Amino acid sequence: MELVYSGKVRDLYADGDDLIMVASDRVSVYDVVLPTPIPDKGRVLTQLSLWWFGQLTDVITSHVISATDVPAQWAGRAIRCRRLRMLPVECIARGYLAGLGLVSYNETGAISGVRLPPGLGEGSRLAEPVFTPTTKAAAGHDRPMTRLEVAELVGASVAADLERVTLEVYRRGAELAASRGIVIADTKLEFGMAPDGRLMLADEVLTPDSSRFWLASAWQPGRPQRSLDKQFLRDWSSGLNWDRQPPGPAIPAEIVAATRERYLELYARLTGRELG
Ligand code: Q0Z
Repeated sequence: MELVYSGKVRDLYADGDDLIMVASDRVSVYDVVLPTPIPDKGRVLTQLSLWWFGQLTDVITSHVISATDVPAQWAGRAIRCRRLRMLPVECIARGYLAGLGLVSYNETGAISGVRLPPGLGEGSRLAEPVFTPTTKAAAGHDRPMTRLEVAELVGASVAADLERVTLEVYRRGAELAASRGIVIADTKLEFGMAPDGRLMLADEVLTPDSSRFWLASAWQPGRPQRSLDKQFLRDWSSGLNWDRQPPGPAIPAEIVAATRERYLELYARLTGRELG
């Protein structure tokens, strides 16, 4: 199969008219991919995404064609999907303040043109989730976009659909996760257009690689939150003499094992299923 695109932790292949999206066991910390894989991470993220796509069918059609009709070597961590015309917008919904949203708020009091009340800080919960789209930069830094800029890129009608669907996916995901003790602070979605003009949810959805997952019982605004999936990696790597530039350090076996357990627990907790 022809490799179309290789991301930090996933690869995309073409198979006839379809795409095969393959999640690897690679993991990144501080945006650097580490040389040691986390066994089962690719399967967890793929199965979690598939589960969410299924939970969301009444909100939006997804690009999924099949989770099983994929080459045997990638079984469990690949999805056959429709090739869509991708929209050049990263659709982000935020229910809590962190990351680039926090940076933007601290600089301007607003994110993507949405003014927020004063006095918020790291990890604060927002009264209502906000749509904070960014540009999809091929390389380098994504930049916040206003609603007007989104509308200029994709048209007013599609722009309105993107905002409505993004907020609905976030609300549904955050509500379900909350009932299972997990905070989804924010999430990044990607959409595409089918040849018949239907808007579809593409890529991955509500995974820890596309969203911030926090343990609800440990949430404490005013300081950086502990990551549900990557905290062991962060704690271990911050004790090293590593400048956070590539190449990243090899991960010790006990940190690999603890991180793998975190991914498996996260999957079981959210879906009520065990990964086979
Ligand atoms: C997704 C990406 C990945 C690297 C393009 N259904 C689709 N139709 C057209 N294009 C895409 C999709 Cl999902 C598409 N990406 C992001 C995914 C590895 C980059 F698995 N790029």
